[in-house]
Amino acid sequence: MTSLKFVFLLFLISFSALAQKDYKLWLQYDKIANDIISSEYKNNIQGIVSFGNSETSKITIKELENGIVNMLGSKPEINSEINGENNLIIGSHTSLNSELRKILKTDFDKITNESFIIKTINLKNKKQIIISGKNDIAVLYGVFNFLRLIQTHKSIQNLNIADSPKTNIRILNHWDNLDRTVERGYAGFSLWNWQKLPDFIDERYIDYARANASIGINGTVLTNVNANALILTPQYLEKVEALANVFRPYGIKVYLTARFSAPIEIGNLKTADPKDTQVIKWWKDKAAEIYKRIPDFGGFLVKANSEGQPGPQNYGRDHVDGANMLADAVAPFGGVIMWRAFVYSEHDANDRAKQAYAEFQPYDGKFKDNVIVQVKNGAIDFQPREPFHPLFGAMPKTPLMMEFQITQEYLGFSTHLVFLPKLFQEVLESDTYQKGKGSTVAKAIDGTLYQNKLTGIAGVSNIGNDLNWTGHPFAQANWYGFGRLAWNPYLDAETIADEWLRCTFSNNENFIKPVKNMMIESREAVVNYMTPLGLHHIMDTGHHYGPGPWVSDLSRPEWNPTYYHKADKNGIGFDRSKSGTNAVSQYAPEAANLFDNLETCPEKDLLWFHHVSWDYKLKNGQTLWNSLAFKYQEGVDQVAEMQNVWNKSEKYVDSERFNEVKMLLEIQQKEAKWWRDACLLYFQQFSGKELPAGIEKPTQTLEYFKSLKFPFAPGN
Ligand code: GCW
Repeated sequence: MTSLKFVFLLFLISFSALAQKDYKLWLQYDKIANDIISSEYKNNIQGIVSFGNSETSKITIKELENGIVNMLGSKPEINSEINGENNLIIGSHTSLNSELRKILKTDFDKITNESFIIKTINLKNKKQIIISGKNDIAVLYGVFNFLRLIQTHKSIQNLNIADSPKTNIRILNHWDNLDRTVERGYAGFSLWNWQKLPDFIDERYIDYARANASIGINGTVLTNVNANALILTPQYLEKVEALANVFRPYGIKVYLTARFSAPIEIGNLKTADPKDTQVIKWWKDKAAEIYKRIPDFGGFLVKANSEGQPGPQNYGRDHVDGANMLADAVAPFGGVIMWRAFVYSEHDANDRAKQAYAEFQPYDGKFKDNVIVQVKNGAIDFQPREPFHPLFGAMPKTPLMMEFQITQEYLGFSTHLVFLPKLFQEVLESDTYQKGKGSTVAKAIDGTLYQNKLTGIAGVSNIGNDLNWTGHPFAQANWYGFGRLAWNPYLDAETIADEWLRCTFSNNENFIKPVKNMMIESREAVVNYMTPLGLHHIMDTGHHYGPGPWVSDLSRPEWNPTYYHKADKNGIGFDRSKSGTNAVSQYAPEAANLFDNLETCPEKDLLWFHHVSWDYKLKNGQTLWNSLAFKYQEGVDQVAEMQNVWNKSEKYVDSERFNEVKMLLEIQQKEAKWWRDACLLYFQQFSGKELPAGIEKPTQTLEYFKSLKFPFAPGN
């Protein structure tokens, strides 16, 4: 071989090895370099004893073996009987032998169906570790959690872990279209290759299921809420069935979006009126047809009478009529209907932030038992920061599920590094005061506030067919973090960042400490350079990328940024106090009073609830104008600091991911300045004030920023 060829070959080999790192997500299973740590694990894992032989059990053992071989560098023996000590015993309640069942009896008595147990036990005077649960999927969860202990270098000497998910439906919402474009998707095209399904099963489907199972996600809505009825035709259901078959052994149920007008579009009916007997029958038959193919089909997610989607109101009916009709169709098979509360109307002159509550709250107690209402985290639309949605805690007789957006529609797409668990945690921890102090959003959605049986958390997926799944290497952390919070909405964002970094990059403390801090800060950074102090919805039109506070000419008033910031000579902000639109009254009195009063309203939400004069003094003693300018500058400085931190981490990270993040941070830095300059120049026209000292001079004119157009921005 010529030397040139050899160099090229070497390049190819190392390229593919590195490329795989990006693909492997948080399941890197890197070899543990430290011999002391490694030998402790080896001593405790001398063999694997596997009970059970379902498809899931086989996947579980393969995962365990693969993880151990890679991390410890040696292959444990796999047996079907327990010999000697220090075995890892794997099996569900039904597959374990009676002796082991007896040892774990009290543990089993305490846990739910999806919980897992990881426990050091003494069996005939010999130490063993057992990983179990009531069924095979729970055991799979246990194994992933056990592997995570090793990935994060935790001790496995004396284990006694029992962990249960706090919500039932832990689900990704894919806004994926049948032509493989992804609405608000910034990581390539849809994973689902409808053209080649059902016969061609892409390896990615399996890897997708595996990654989700590793964090406890148990459902996926395959299609966009802006739905296409074709997915419900036999031609497509056959494809859906193939995906469901792949996902099943990983404990992942498939759901679809139901286009409300489907009976007309694919059923040849004249109407989709939910009270029409033919329509009712059509949906019943459709459900039966789906369940025949997919017996564990999860159910439907529905966006109705929102942003032009058809719904019951087209026939003079309401959301309850629509949801309950579909609920009856899937009920015989154990299906659920996730009915979205994301509604606002161009014919309603009311503050858009009030409309979903106004429409849905009066329906409390009227939905069938298998309906769960899916509510976005805030009342407008996935902004960098929104106060919690007033519906949480306000419908005691109706299960509500959370809808978070993992894809960064309003947070810099997959170009900006923003660690979303910090945002999710802020919402989950918010106190609704609906049943007195401590009635947090987390309690409203995990069912503990009102003892709801049906509970759930949905995340609008950020996954596409990019090599690294999510566009930005750090956006993988948002998928991971979503899953962890869906399992346990009380987890701390810092814990999640710590776990993710160790599993994805390195356990070196010199890397972990600063990079974790960077992740935690990143959420506040994006708020600062985009929408500080409660500003919202001031992005550019359509694609939603970059600043557009000047936009005021769109056909629907509530689509215009000027509708939201209301900047004028006197000040800036949307007055939702009692003297304004009185949106505050939709909250429980304690929260309402807090937000209503200019003095007690948290400054981070100030301009969400109040129109404030430019000279108003904030807690820092500075005027609102100066504070706004300082916040924008702070955001830019924070990104510069993120770059600093990352540049110092080069020696801990493979060169491919290091460079990707480095380049992306450079774009983020440029765009943070773009946001700062465009917004400050625009708002300055109203404040009429100079920029305070310490704020960098704008790099361009306002006219320049206004002239920027992005006709081919992705995801639109
Ligand atoms: O935020 C808006 C998005 C739409 C989306 C809609 C929704 C799927 O811009 O793209 O449509 O929310 O959540 O239904």
